[in-house]
Amino acid sequence: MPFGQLLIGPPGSGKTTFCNGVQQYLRAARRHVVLLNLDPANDVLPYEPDIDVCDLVCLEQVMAELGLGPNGGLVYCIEYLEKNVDWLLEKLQPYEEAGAYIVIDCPGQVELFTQHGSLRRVLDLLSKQRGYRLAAVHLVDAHLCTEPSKYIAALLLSLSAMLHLELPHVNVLSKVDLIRQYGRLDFSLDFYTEVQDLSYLVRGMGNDRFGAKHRKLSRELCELVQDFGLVSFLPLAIEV
Ligand SMILES: Nc1nc2c(ncn2[C@@H]2O[C@H](COP(=O)(O)OP(=O)(O)O)[C@@H](O)[C@H]2O)c(=O)[nH]1
Ligand SMILES: [Mg+2]
Repeated sequence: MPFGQLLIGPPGSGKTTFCNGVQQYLRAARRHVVLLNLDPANDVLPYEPDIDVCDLVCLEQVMAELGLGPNGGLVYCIEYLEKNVDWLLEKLQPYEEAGAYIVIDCPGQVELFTQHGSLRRVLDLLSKQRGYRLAAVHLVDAHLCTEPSKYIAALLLSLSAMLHLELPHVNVLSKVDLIRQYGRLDFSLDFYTEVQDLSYLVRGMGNDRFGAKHRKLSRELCELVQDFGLVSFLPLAIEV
């Protein structure tokens, strides 16, 4: 039964860097690891992928031939992967037989892991047909903690991904080593990682125009996140 993890999160949150780190860690631990790049926009990679979606479909070519922008192009690429999932299954087979742990680097376009069905169906197929046991690791950049409205957006994004993918799920605040650069946070880091009482966050809003105008909406959204009681974060600084 193959085990592995799926790296999701917005562009620039650190997914590819994380995959590189996990690959090095697992190799040092003498664990056989297979790195699958599912992001057709990943043109410069710090690691050598064992399986690369770019060998199946090329984002630049898709954009040029179909007249699509980067977002539409990425959606097309993932739909193309779903239609040609046998390509992926065939590539994975030798690694499965060798008992490799799989690390999957995903595109950063958030609708692909919060709304769109293709990626989810590919993952379902891996688990139902091949018995994969995958966990999602969702990275959001810790700088989003510096503004309440951005932090609320990160909470909603994390919750949406959990509900959409229905996988065992770990939310991570990435790049915490950089957080000091953005000035003092309104609360301690624990407040942002534990997601315990968001009413403090809403009470602190209102000093800027956005906060004053959207205080009621923000309160309702925070209550929604808390009612689910699913979201919390682990802090991570992969590069230190
Ligand atoms: N300081 C710092 N930079 C990081 C960390 N993780 C990633 N980065 C940087 O963030 C940028 C985007 O990372 P990348 O892995 O390409 O993000 P992706 O788009 O989610 O795959 C790169 O310049 C990385 O070097 C971290 O923990 N700390
Ligand atoms: Mg990447």
